[in-house]
Amino acid sequence: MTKKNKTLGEFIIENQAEFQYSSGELSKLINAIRLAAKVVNHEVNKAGLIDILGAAGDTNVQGESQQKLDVLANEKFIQALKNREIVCGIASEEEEDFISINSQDHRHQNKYVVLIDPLDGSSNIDVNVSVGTIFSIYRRVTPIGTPVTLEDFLQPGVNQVAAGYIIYGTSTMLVYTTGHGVNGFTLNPAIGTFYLSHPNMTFPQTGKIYSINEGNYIHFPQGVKDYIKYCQMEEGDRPYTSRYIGSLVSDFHRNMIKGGIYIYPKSSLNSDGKLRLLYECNPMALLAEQAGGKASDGYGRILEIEPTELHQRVPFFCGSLKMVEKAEEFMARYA
Ligand code: P6P
Repeated sequence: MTKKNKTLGEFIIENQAEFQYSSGELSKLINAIRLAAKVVNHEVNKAGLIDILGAAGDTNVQGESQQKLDVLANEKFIQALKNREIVCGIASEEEEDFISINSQDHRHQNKYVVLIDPLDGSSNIDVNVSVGTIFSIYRRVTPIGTPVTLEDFLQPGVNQVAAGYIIYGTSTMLVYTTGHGVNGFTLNPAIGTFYLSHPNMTFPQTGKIYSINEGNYIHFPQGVKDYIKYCQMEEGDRPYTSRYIGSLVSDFHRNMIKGGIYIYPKSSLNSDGKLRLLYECNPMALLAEQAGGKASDGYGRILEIEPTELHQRVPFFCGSLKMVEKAEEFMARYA
């Protein structure tokens, strides 16, 4: 069987030994995410039928209330993760507090916490633009046998044991890392199987695409303004191309394949930027570094930030190594 025909299930089993503390736990965790991804994919793909099926808040013909897709996605991922005896806690962009999951025997033997953004960029669904799910997995740090605490979630990104995303685009892909490179799997919806379509994904060292919401230009720090002008200048391999989808997973995925940088900086509107450290920036930063790219808050490594709050925001510069380094040079001029 060629490498590319391998299914996700076969890939996990073959690489089980790579997962720290492996005792089949990677399989259970990724399989839970795989299951939820297929359910959410089905719902996202029929979102266009809302006028027929009813928008959020409506009730369908069975009298069931139509849920907002990000609420539905949140429920499906939490449900899939709760059903495995290895997750002791879940944090979600959709939940104010973390969810403690007691093992059925109430002995709190489960070892892993999962942090998710169940449907990032969900505002794009109404206009049929791709969206994504982002997940981050840690081993708990408080003693097994005790209830999970906030400390188990407030870990620096370097502690992640796995991270990844699902992109619901022209095709649905699951892209993840366990610290041994990045691999992409494409769903064959006809049979509900993910196939290894993008083995060993790597960021080109540099690129010609910059992704930022230039509508906020006047609110950006001077270093960001200078970098944008640098991208637009006629010099060498520039001007670069501006591509901004408004969906982090989509912009990241395109930039990882083609080369590029995504920036969501702090501004006079958002003093810490908009993106969340724990379930957006850390997992994407681990993927970026595992793919040979870089992820920074403009000055330092995202993965080394010590979290203080579950939903804290950080500025985010992520993508091709040389492009992030150049953006940091501009930021350093005004540090
Ligand atoms: P803005 C989606 O809400 C998101 O979190 C990212 O997926 C996306 O890149 C960004 O925010 C878009 O934010 O302020 O440019 O609309």
